[in-house]
Amino acid sequence: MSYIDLDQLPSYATLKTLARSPFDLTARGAVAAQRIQSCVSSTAGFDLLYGTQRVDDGVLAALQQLADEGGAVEQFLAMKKGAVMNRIEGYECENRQVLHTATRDVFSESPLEPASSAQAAKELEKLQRFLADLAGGALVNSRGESFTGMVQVGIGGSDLGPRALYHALAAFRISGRRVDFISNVDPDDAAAVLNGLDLSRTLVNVVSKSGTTLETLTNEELVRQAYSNAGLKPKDHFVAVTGEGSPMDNPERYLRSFYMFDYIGGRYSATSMVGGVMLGFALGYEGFVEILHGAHEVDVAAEQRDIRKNIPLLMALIGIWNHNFLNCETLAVLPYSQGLVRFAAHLQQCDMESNGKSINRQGGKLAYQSGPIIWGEPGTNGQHAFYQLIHQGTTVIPVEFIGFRHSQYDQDMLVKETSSQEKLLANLLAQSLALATGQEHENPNRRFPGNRPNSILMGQLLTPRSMGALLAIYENKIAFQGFIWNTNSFDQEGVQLGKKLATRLLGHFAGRRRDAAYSAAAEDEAGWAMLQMAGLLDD
Ligand code: G6Q
Repeated sequence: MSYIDLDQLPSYATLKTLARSPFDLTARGAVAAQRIQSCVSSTAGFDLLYGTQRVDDGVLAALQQLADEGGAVEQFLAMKKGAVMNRIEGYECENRQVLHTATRDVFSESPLEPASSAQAAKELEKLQRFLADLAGGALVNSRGESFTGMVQVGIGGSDLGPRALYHALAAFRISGRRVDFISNVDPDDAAAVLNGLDLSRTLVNVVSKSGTTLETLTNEELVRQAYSNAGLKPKDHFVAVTGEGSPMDNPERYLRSFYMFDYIGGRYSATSMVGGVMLGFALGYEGFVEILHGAHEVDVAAEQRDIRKNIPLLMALIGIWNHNFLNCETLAVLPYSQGLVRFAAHLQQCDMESNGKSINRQGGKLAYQSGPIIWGEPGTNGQHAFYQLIHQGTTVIPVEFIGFRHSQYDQDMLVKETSSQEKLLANLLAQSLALATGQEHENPNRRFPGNRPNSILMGQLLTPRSMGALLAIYENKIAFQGFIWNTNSFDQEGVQLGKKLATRLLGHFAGRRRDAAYSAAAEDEAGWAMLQMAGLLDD
């Protein structure tokens, strides 16, 4: 497959022309009922309402052409079938397959990439046995009591996605079970979590694909120490999820060990054992399997070539329209669902680590923008905080709203004739319309410019299944955008330099600890001076 830069595709010029006069959402009657009703796409239980985006039939036709010319669906299929997508031609790179979709293709009669789905199925069986042992009393603490808590120790991809899913699905937890997370190497993170726990009834799930991550290995030692101090044997409580053959692949040290594989990127690993062990503990095996089913349904639907029938692809293309053609630099993801409190944080990683690149897959410099800055917080809280800038600021920020028709706990009541859920959703819809249509006013302070593009992703209820679908909608959206931008969305070289320098600075701490007269070598003058000026070398 030959990969072509976005600006070399014929549809690029068409879209550039169309972008000179995008659909005016503020024109009288522009956002009419008929437009709202016709600009809807449905996939896997979600409806995408995009009548409040600055698109019309001409733009959508050009975006369809862009998807076709850029081979978006072909590349997606190649990825799912095991092509080596994680590479930059002619340069040293990770050079890997990208097969997170295989973790949810396990229940198909003929998985697209049978070998990796078989590996995923094997891990699922191990998980099922582990969870049955916990539920059935075969795995208990030294006093014969069941485990009620789990602490997941991991960072980045081994934390954000799983944590976002746990919060999203807390309403579906097995009664009496809870999960906490330690990720930051800031010792206060571990201390704050450990101080409130009954360690004797808590499992620790150490998650690191590489088995070499500084933060995770350090936190593992802190937590092991806390267990030893409490007179408990870490081996009876600690579980590992790691890559086969990694330094953490040492079943002797753990109660159980699970694998993830090098063809699953960290930020795409929530549906592997990286999320599976913790989510299985919290929700039960069936709960985790439901997540996989929801994600798989979207993975299949995302093969659809018609962009109006393929939510991840349509979101990807509208995102490109807003970013590359309407020149909007950031994207706010605003869920009107408290459960999704950590979802934007997960998307920040998944999107920005994937598409925050400035070279193409041939190593050449991109002549156009790649990934936008992603940020967000749940509504309605955000309305009382940063929405001012979204409505009236000098920068135009496209918004992806997410909402559900029903609340998770169904504990609601009428206050002044409306339920809280109705208040939540009325606010969501009102924000969408207000941003799109704006408001004329003779007082400039009360004027809303409008034409602030946004869409609403609407589901029925946030359940394990719909959460799996939502996760895959975004994962696939991000992959589609990377394919069209011709970037490698699956590596993360940009995190390496800081890691290298931190290791060097740590060497100075250790050097000083060994020898009070130690000072840095000449080439590290700036680093040494920073340590001094930050007051970190004072005795
Ligand atoms: C994700 C990145 C990164 C990674 C963490 C943790 O795609 O690769 O965020 O997940 O650095 O890595 P380990 O799982 O190897 O500890």
